[in-house]
Amino acid sequence: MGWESSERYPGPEENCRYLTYVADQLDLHKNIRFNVRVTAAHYDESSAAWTVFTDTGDEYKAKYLITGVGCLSSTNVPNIPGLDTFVGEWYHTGEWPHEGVDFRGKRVGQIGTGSSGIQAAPVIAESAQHLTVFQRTANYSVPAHNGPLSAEFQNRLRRDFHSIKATMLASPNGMPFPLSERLATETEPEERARIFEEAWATGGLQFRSSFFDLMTDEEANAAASEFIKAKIRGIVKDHETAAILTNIDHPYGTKRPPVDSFYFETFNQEHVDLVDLRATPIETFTPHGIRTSDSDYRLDVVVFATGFDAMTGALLKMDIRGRGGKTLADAWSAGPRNYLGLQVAGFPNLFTVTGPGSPSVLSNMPVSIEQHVDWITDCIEHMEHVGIDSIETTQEAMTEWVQHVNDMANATLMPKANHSWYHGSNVPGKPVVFMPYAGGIPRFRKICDEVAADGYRGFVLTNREAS
Ligand code: NA7
Repeated sequence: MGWESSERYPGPEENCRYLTYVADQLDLHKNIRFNVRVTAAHYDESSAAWTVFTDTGDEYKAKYLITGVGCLSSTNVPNIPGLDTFVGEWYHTGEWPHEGVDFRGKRVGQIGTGSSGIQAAPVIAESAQHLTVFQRTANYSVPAHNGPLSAEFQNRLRRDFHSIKATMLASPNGMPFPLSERLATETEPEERARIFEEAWATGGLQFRSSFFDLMTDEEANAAASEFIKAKIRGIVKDHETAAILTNIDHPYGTKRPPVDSFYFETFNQEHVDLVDLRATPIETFTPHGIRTSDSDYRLDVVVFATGFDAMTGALLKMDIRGRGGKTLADAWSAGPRNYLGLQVAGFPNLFTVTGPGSPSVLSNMPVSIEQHVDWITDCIEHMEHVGIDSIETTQEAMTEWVQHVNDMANATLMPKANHSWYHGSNVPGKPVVFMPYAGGIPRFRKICDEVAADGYRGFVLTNREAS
């Protein structure tokens, strides 16, 4: 591929250009129907095939149904009273208008301080007349140190492509840098501080990899958490604002760890305010803004950086029905249950790429996507080669897998975060189940490969004519 990224974290326009470039290079346009929403997918047992229904009225029949609907694509707009009375504009960060939003001369309110909010606030503050950030949960963040990629860096990428790829495949999170083997708990405080400083200067998610035990040991994690809080206090000039920003109630990395470009610095600007929703919760929207328990905020624009109905939302929005007309929503009424993150009993030949129960959002997504896609491709090739009509996992295999996913999560500090989209508690009424696979990509890949080598252990493969 001849593509060169211009920056460490390219923006949306460049990412769109890159995806179009890939589609052109691989001649994919002929395989894609654009601007079509899948409304339902039903399995017909008599023909052992799926029918996919769309909002254009077109229907498609397929032996195999593979979903690639994304883990973070179903937006979550909180049900705050009075939103329908608000006369200003409002947007969700996950459904941002392609033409952009003009904040000039506007009083802007931003709800949410996850990765999206942390990345949005500095950009909004650049042009807005005034920005009020409404924070429910304070968050850690490490500098992204975004910037142009040097020619030397681009050369290194080309020269070391294979070794970088090998590092990614061996890394638990699919990252192009290794997880350190050092333990924070066995490192002297001065040396630990030096290593954290170095990781802060490097920036990005490498910070989380600076010690082996950051995500598994409370003491190690507390050292990282305290280091970041001290950095925030060092950046934010107003003590009260710094206190609200550092009143963090979860261990570092147990919610998705954001990286930022001058987020904390943004609060040093005269026209930017922070509201602590823990102290003064939002009560309602009014026609001209937001009312909390102690103030009215006059706003022209509200930005919801309030996240997603993650991992299951986009799948459940489609009316997926398997054997006997059973819906996926019914099958997952107590939370997602599947095998290897990719198959659900009762839904033959349905594969969910980076579904719940797979490394997905705890990893560099393309690495996880490639792993699932390769496995599914091999599986389908095998089925076609030996004349199999359907593959379907079993309740027993799912029960064992869900237990394994829980065991892997419980071996880390991750279940300790409150109201996190990792376990669904950010969406009212959603079953609280830790969804992604925390055991790392190499372990996951090995299990998936062994399952296939063992004749697709945990699946039932059926040839209707033979049976
Ligand atoms: P996140 O990480 O789910 O963050 C959503 C933020 O919105 C978070 O601060 C929430 O606070 C806040 N939120 C959600 N609902 C409300 C209500 N009702 N009132 C106030 N605040 C609220 O989503 P992001 O889009 O930032 O990031 C998602 C992923 O995309 C990210 O991790 C990357 O992987 C890319 P809470 O913490 O729930 O108290």
